[in-house]
Amino acid sequence: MIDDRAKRSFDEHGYVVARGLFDAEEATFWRDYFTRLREAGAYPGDVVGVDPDSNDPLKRYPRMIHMHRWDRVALDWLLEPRLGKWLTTLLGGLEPYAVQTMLYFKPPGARGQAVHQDQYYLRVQPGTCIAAWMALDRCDEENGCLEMLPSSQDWPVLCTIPADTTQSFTDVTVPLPEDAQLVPVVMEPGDVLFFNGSLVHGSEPNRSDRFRRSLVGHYIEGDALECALWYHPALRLDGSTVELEQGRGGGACGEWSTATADP
Ligand SMILES: O=C(O)CCC(=O)C(=O)O
Repeated sequence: MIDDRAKRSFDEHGYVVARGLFDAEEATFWRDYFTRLREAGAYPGDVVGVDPDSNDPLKRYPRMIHMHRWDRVALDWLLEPRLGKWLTTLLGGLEPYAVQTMLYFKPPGARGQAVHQDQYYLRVQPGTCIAAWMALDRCDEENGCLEMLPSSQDWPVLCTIPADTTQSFTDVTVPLPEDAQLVPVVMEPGDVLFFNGSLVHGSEPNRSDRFRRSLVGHYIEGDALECALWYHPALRLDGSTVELEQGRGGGACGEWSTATADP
């Protein structure tokens, strides 16, 4: 059930958590399924490759991307009716298009992702994108949960500056006002964080001895006409393809950067 409070909170702060949208057993299934896949080899989208002997935990467990293009389990999750219902309600009644899946493994010691706006990469026009970010492990401040800058969803796409690549696996970030207060979002497996694609968000390194896995879907508003080529083809929630124009700029959600020092 999606109550008015959730929609109001999303409109006001730019994000909302659907607690227990999926149950713990479902989350365990996806966690184990994708971990087994990751440990079994390399896949399209592994832009930095997989190196089981690397000192960098993110090279041993790089994030997976666009799995829905070659894996049925990922596609079914991306188009899952419970996600569709929340997304459609949060977007005011218009069904979104699905454009991306990602699996972040974030093992112990892994760098985080410097604060950014997803719209910087997706370049949706008109409108913006929206993420459904599902916890597969408990996510908290120790293992680098997501951190949001409430009410930044109406900001324009900001010009980027270099990120600290000892802390972030991506090399750009956005400048924040001095009084900006990022809010950590603690989540349990099966909780889904929905957030507006223009909202500033990111995560700190994993300083715990636990993995912080999450399965992420990116969607765009259903009246969008264009988005960056990396996200084509867009899918309706029934799985059929939508023809969109190619947006200017954008690209894969965060360009990999090798650590400038040990994480
Ligand atoms: O999971 C993270 O640490 C970052 C994820 C993120 O920024 C995103 O999905 O847009």
